[in-house]
Amino acid sequence: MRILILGGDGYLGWPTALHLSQRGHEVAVADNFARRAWDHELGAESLTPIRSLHERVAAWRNISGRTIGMFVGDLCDYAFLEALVRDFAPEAVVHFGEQRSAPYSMIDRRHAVFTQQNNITGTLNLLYALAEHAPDCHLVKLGTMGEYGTPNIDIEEGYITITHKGRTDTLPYPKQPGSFYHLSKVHDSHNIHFCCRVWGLRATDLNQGVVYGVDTPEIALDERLRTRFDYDAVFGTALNRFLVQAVAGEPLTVYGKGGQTRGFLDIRDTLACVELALLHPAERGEFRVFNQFTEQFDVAGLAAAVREAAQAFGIDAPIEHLPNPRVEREEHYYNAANTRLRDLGLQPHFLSDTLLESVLRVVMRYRDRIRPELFRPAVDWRRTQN
Ligand code: NAD
Ligand code: USQ
Repeated sequence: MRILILGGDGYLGWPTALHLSQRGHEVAVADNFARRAWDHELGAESLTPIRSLHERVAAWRNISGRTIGMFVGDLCDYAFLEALVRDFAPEAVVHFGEQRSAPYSMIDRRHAVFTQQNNITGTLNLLYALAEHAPDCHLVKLGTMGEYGTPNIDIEEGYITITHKGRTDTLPYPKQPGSFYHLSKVHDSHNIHFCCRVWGLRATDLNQGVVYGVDTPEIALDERLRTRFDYDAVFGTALNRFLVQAVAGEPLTVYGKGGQTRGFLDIRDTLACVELALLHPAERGEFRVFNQFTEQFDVAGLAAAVREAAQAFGIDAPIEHLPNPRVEREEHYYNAANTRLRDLGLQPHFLSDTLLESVLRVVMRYRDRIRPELFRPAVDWRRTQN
């Protein structure tokens, strides 16, 4: 299959490109390196040293004999994206290329506006380019479980059947996202759904949970193929941060009571889920939603699991409950469906002591690069001044 990966320089986009290339697909990646610039803006850095995209693509060619095509440009630049879709003529597009941090989107008005412009415009441009030049192409879009928020009823996969005043319909599941970033994903979902209805495009929205992990089988082949691993308070996500905090001998930063429950998955399962969606495409005109996570955890439970795993290495990692910088429920009902990817054959890698230990081992290898000043959260959801 000819597959275009947008955001192919990122944490998930790069390993997905390697995985699909290894499987024999014709793969090209596109990125504008905005993520590397946001690191400079924040004074942060990936724990793992990452090579330039050019070097990684060259290393992969050496190692595997396979070529990953590379395009550098901004998805908000329609001339760039249109030419890319027209000339590469993808059979499928996997779209990872957005600003994906909730805290980054909540820094101030400018970052909120930027996040929504970048994400919504990029996706809308893509929808136009597909409609014009590749209407049969399958769009696999990375969404987020955070689109749903934490309702007091079970979360379904994209749609819910409602009976209201004697009439019944199946409608998009209500959305109550928790940041301007998560809201951008809701807006994307609406735009994609509309284009499937009106233009007959085909799309799968992967409402993904929080990803953890650092290695995939292809990355394990060579250090030059490493993907980024964020642990700072803006781009680092819960479990990955806790693992780095433990190795640094710093307290694990649980926000508030820690009863916040989310869906989580291993990075290897991200690759598997994307591949399953690609191999079983949506129909023309169909807007499909899969909830892409394998297990639910609350953050206090995750911190306790990391604490225990770290003890095996002689590390005593204290847990600290910080005042919550976010506005979110800290104790709530959470039960989300996730059967559609399992039905397609997903064999999950569940969180285990072995996985925690293997990530801790990688983190220890790079412990000299840890900068503890990046652990403390500084973005306050309640702040409204510019
Ligand atoms: P990332 O920041 O590491 O990668 C995103 C990539 O997209 C970056 O390389 C960035 O430079 C590129 N990009 C952003 N805007 C662009 C633009 N306008 N033009 C071209 N390239 C652009 O993020 P990630 O962790 O790999 O996440 C990938 C996707 O998966 C995101 O859409 C994110 O919302 C979603 N997701 C991630 C997680 C997670 O835990 N990491 C969980 C759920 C969903
Ligand atoms: N949290 C802590 N301590 C920390 C970091 C986070 O308690 O040090 C808590 C947060 O308050 C939140 C939960 O952990 O309740 C998850 O936060 P996170 O930073 O791990 O993840 P989130 O902001 O939701 O965003 C990440 C990705 C985003 C993706 C989302 C999936 O950055 O791209 O969309 O996970 S989901 O959470 O399902 O929406």
